[in-house]
Order: sequence, then C-alpha cells, then structure tokens
Amino acid sequence: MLTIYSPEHHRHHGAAEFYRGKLVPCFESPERAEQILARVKERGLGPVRAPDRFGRGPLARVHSGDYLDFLASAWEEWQALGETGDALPYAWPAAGLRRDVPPAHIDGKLGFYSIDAAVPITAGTWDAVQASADCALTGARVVLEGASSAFALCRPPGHHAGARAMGGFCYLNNAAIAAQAMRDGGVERVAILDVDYHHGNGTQTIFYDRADVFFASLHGDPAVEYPFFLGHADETGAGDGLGANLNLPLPWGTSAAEYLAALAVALARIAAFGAQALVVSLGVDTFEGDPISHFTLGSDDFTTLGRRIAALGLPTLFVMEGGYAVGDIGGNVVNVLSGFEKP
Ligand code: Q9C
Ligand code: ZN
Repeated sequence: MLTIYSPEHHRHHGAAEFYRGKLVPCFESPERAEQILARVKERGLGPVRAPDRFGRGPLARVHSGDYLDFLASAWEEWQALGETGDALPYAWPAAGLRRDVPPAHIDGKLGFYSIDAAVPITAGTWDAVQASADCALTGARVVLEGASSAFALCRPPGHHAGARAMGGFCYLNNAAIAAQAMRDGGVERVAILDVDYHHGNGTQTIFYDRADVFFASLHGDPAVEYPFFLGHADETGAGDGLGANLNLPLPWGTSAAEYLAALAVALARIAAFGAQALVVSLGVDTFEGDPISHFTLGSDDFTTLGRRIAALGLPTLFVMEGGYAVGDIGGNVVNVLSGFEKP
C-alpha cells in the first residue's frame, strides 16, 4: 500500500493545550507521525511519496472562505499583539451569544472559529495543515486513478474540524476533503468510516444533510467523552441526509469483542448504502495503552480491524487521525493496513 507523507507536519508543534485547569504538553506531537513513518518503512508496507499540491480549491469545497482566511492569517495577527507563545482561544460564542457578527480582533476570531482550546496555532501551523490536507487529497487522487487502497499519513489530524471551526487538535478536515474530492472526481456514493476513539463531529456536521456521503462512527459515548456535544445514537442525518449518518457510541472499557461487534453493524450499513469508495478516519486511540482514551483494544486487534474493513471490497483511503500512545502508534497503524492488505 502506498503511503503519502510530508515532513511539513513538523512545522506544527504546539507547546500546550488547556486541560482540567492547566496548560499541559500537547498530546498531538510530531513524534507521532515519525513513529508511524518508521514502522511503515520497517515493515515494508510499500512505497512512501510526498503529496501533490492542490491549493485552496478543494479545501473550499468543505470549509468556508472566511474560516480559511482566518487560518491563513491567524499567526500573523497573533504576532502583531507582541505575543511570543502559541495562539490559543479562550472565549467562545456559546449559547445566548451572537454568532452573526464576526469579531475583528484575533482573540475573538480564535474563539469564533473553534470549539475548544486544544488547537494551538504556531508559526508553521497553516503550512502544516495544508500539507496534511494535500496528503489526503493525493490519496483520493490515487484511489480515483484506480488504486485499491492508499494511506494518507496526515498530521495534524482532521475529524474534529467543521466547515468553519477547528477543535480537538484538528484544523482542516482531511477525511471530509478527500471524500468530497472523490465525489467531485465522479464517485457517486462515498462512505466514511470513523474508527478514531473520539466522535468525528466535524465530519458528521459537514455531511449531515447530504445523501451522497454516508458517515459511520464508533466512539466513546459523548455522555462521558470528548467532544461531549455530538455523537449520540439518535443523530441519524437531516433532510436529504436522513438515514445517512450512523453513530455507535460505546462505554468506557469497551473490549475488542464488543468493538468488533459494533464494527459489523457499521460495515453492514455501509454495504447497504451502496458505497463505491470508502474513506477510513483511522485513529488508533482505541488502544488499551492510549493515555487519553478508555477502550481496551490490543495491538493484534488492529490487524482484525483491517481485515474486517477489507471484507467490504471497496477502494479505500485511510486517513490518519488520532492515537497518543506514541511507542505503539506505528505498530498499531501498520497492523490495520497490513490486515487490510492480507485478509
Ligand atoms: N487532553 C483526536 O484524537 N482533548 N483528537 C482531550 C486530553 C481533546 C482528540 C483531553 C481530544 C481530541 C484527533
Ligand atoms: Zn481521537
């Protein structure tokens, strides 16, 4: 399987995120991508190439223009304040506040365009997130051209980013951008399977009222888990998209057997939808050793996960999302991908 990787990800390196009353070191680190790349090479998954550049066009198919403008200019505006650390939001237009008047000050913009304070913006963040999206778009192109699969080694991740909001370590929604590129490339029905531990709130929201992109997600129950405010089982889509959204929230402590049973439900629905291509939001933070998550999958279970996904028989693009057990992340990711290739 081809891996698409860009070293530009190093240019995004947040120092800290706000968590439980203090600033803590970012869990989402450059080391994550390096560990995955090292295991891809060590285990001979296949060739590794750099992404093509796609520019703003395909990003604007998913994200609003004002949001892209914000991301492009945020660091410069932040620096004009004379700050030396990372930009981080601290005030949000939550219930009862106005969303119809975009703020002019960068402090206001940071909150207006985010859902939490786990999204530091550094000097190279915009370049890194564009390169990450380019990895996903290159993967989509390769699959459109006939490859049976590809792995976009995206960093930063994307599935918490909405059409006009960053959050949860995510800035551009790589999986959504890739799925939309497949649609624009002529694939009539695309499915997105999100196996990251956290609900893919951004992806769900982007496609919620559409019948052409099916979204299925297995994740920690939002009653007790980030992102808390989306991902419940009764969210089934709206308008034309009614029935094209499937959430399978699972409790803390979910075992591999319970997880794979839920996966079978998601895969059956994707098959029934009649998907012609699949995008997998591949998070391995379902791992038993993950420092911020509460499922108990072992490393071998990721091989089974890959095999079960392969049984759909669809052209498949894997897009890297979360996973924070840095010592095990690479092995777990390559287990999924090699399980997919050798069912
Ligand atoms: N500091 C992804 O896996 N904060 N994002 C959780 C731990 C947000 C996870 C608290 C977690 C976001 C792509
Ligand atoms: Zn996650």
